[in-house]
Amino acid sequence: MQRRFALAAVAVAALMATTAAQAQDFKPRIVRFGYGLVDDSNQGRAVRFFAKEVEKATGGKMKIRAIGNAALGSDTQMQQALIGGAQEMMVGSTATLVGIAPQMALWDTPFLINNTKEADALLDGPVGDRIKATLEPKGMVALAYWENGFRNLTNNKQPVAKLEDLNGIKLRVMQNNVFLDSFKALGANAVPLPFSELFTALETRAVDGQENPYNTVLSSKFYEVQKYLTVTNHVYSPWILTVSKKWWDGLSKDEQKVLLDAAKKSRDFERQDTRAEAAKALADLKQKGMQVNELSAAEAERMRSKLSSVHASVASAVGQDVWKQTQDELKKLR
Ligand code: TK8
Repeated sequence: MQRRFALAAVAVAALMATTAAQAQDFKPRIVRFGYGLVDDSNQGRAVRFFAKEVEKATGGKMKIRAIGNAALGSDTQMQQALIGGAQEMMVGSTATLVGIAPQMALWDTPFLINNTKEADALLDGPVGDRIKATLEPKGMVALAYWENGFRNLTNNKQPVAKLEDLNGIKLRVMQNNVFLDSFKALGANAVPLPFSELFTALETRAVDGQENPYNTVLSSKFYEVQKYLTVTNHVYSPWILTVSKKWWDGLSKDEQKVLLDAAKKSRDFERQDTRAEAAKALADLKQKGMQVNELSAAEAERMRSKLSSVHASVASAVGQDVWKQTQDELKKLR
C-alpha cells in the first residue's frame, strides 16, 4: 500500500514537472475568439473544443475566450478587427471574405461539390491551401476549414418545388456577389444581410426566407419563424478559422504550432459533430413543425442551367488556373 502510494506520488511529481516545463515555453496570453452562431451550435461546440486543446497544450498559458452570438460583431466586422489587430481569432463563412480575398468565391460556386468526401479532399488539398494563402497578404492567417454544410432553402411564403416558386421570394443572402447573382438568376428577390441580423429580419418579415445548412436552421431557431424547408443542397459552404496576422507574427514557433495542431484536431471534431447533427436534423425540424420537400433532380437541373453565367464569373474571379485545377481534382474524385 505504502509502496503503491510512493509510486503514485512519483508519477504525480513527474507529471507536474512535464506540465511545468511545457508551460515555461509559453507566455500568458488571452485570445479573443469570436463567432456568429449561438453557443449551443456546432460552431460553438467546436470553438470550445479548440479552446480546450490549446489550453491543454500550453499548460493553461494561452487562454481562449470564446465569444459567440456575434457579440464581437458580424463576420465582416470581425474580419476588420483581425486585420487591425484588435481581435485575435474568429471563425465564419468563407463567403463573407470574398470582398477581401476574391478567390474565396470558389467555395460559393453553386452545385460545385457533391458530397462531403469531395469537400474534404478539395478543402484540405492543394486547392484549399492555395485559397487559404490568399488571406495572408490581406492581414489574416487561415488555420483550417470547418464544415458549415450543404445549404438548403427556407421561407415563409410557399413550398418551393420548382424554379418558378422562387419568383418574388425576398431572400436573405450572405454579403457576397456570387450568392446575390445566383439567387437573382433563379428569380428570387435576393437581399444581402449580415447573419447577425437575420433572425429579426425573418421574424419581422423584412425578408421571406434564407438559406443555410440544417444545423443552423436548428441552432438559430429559424424553425420558429420559417414554415417551409426545401432540400436543395445548392452549395457546400465551409467555415474558415482565421487569426490576425499582426498577432500571429508576434507568436513563437511553438505557439503557432499549438494553434495549427488544435485547428486540425478541431476541424476533425467539428466535421464529425456537424455531420452527426445534420443526419438527424431534418427529422428534428419536421417535428418542430417545418413543412419539408425535396427538390426533384429535374428541377435542380433546371436551376443549374440558369447558373452558367455565375459559374463563368466565379471562374474569372478565381482565375482560370485555379478553376481548372478544381475541375481536375473533382474529376479525379468522381
Ligand atoms: C455565421 C455565418 C453563417 C453563414 C451565413 O456567422 O451568414 O448565413 O452561413 O454560418 O457565417
